[in-house]
Amino acid sequence: MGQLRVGMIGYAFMGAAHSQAWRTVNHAFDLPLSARLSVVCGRDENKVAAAASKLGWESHATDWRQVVASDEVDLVDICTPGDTHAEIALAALAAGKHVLCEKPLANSVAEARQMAEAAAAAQAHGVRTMCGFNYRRVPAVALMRELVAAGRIGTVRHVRAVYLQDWIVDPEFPLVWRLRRDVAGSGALGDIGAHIVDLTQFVTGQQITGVSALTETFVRERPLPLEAAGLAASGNGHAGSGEVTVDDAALFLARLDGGAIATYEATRFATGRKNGLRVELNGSLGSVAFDFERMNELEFYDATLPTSEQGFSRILVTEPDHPYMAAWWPAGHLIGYEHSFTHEVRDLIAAVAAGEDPAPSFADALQVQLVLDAVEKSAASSAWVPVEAALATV
Ligand code: SOE
Repeated sequence: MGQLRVGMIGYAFMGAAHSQAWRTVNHAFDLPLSARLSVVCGRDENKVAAAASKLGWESHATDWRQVVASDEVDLVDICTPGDTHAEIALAALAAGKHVLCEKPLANSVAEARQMAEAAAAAQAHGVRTMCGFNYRRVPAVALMRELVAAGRIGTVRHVRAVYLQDWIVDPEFPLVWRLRRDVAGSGALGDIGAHIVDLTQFVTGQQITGVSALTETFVRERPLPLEAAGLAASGNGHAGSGEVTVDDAALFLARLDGGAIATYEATRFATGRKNGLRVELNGSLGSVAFDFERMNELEFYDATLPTSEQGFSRILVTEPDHPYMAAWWPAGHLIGYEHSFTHEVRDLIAAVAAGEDPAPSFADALQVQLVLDAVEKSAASSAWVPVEAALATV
């Protein structure tokens, strides 16, 4: 069997999730290529050496340019903050490497466009690219898309999507990289809003054509971090404080090109909601709803049934004929968040082996970036009509 030698840049939360996927994929799926965890790269020699050992990488490096240039690497997996995505991806594509890049694709439309154009040029030479919108690879989301495409809910009229987290509600939570525009590009909008933009476009087959938005930053100053890893961090305030330069929450209305209208909410201040991604579609013949906290299930309302039989049914999406599920356990035995990453690299490996282009492409991810940009432009200028205080008019 041929090998696909992977070089991964970054080893924090997404690096750990991707490492699990690369380690597991060939044990779960029969593929023509075997993923090889060749090298993991990070700036700190001691930390990346420890990560290599813990996450199962054969070697480690501290210079991503060395990884991108290596003849021992076939695919570069970018798991770094957004401010480095473009530079690394462009170099990897120029070196003829396949690229998997975490979402959002970049920190600006200009960078995302550059990456999409470079990916299109590299495609002519058989180079494959994918952006890591992993929730597409949850079987219940795949079923949602199948039901909509089959017309089972009819004309989609409403799209309702939220992505709710609460890990920075404490004002003493330090100023980690996700809270700095120069590193992350935006806040909740790009980090988790990007997921619901991509997911809703994926399941409806429609694209967002316009938005009206507002964003808010509830806590504008935070202690500088002493230590940070993933979504955890420590800081005692003695290192000083810094300005939060991104949104804590983004809310927007949207129109989609198939006629649906939509509401989106991405926030890190939904106290009690840890990773609450929910999407509901209402159509002329029914509705369908997905809740990531119940990720093995899909709710389906069939309005074509006799009225006496209508109601939201709870479909347990674990039968082997659902995408990916035959690789795992008997029906009713559930899968988790990490499986979506294994499914993601499974599809990437299969596409590379077949000489096909995987989805979502960099062009798909550029479209998401254009939506994020429109949301920020709208939030900065939307014609907000104030509601006069009632008492003032009586
Ligand atoms: C933090 O919000 C985060 O790790 C995102 O960056 C991921 O994309 C999401 O899947 C989980 O939460």
